[in-house]
Amino acid sequence: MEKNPIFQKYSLPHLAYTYNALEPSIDARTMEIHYTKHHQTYIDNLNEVLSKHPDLEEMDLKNIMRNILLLPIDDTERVLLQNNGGGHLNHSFFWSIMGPKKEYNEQLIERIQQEFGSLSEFKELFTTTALNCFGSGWTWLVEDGNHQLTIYSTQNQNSPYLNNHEPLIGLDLWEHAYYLQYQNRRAEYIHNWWQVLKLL
Ligand code: MN3
Repeated sequence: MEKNPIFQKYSLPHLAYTYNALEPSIDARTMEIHYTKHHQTYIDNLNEVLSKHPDLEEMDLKNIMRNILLLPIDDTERVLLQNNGGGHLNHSFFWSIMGPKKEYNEQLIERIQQEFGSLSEFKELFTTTALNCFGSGWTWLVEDGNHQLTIYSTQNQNSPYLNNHEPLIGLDLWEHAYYLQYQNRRAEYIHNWWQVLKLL
């Protein structure tokens, strides 16, 4: 039987560094599995839902998240879209803000200093929020609807775009992001991650 070629809307984004480039903060094996397996699975599931809704395929994924409650789909598909669309957006963003070399975002640093007093005060607050995230989720620095900077965690793969917020920094706190190297030592992973966040 001939297989129908399914149009694949989304695919893995280009990774601007090698799997071992973030060592010793993040080991090569974790990077490889995280990118080629975990992220790919979100993409595959996202493409599968979208293949049933050509109208949604046309829509920007961030707008899909912003309007998720209004979409004319059943609730099972809505959850699939929220989890896997969020998974794709979150991971694409996560890869892009990390790197082996610092590429300081001076504008962001200035805004953080204005809103949180200093970089170290911001890092302390962000770290505490990450440590307090129970279970699988993400910690974010976002710009909210009033252009204020806010720190919070989201559960599962919930994207800040669900709140119509723009992510500025995001940290993956799922065990798959650190377990091979750190096992249960999430605090150590969070602490070392600042080294590979290239923006600050
Ligand atoms: Mn992940």
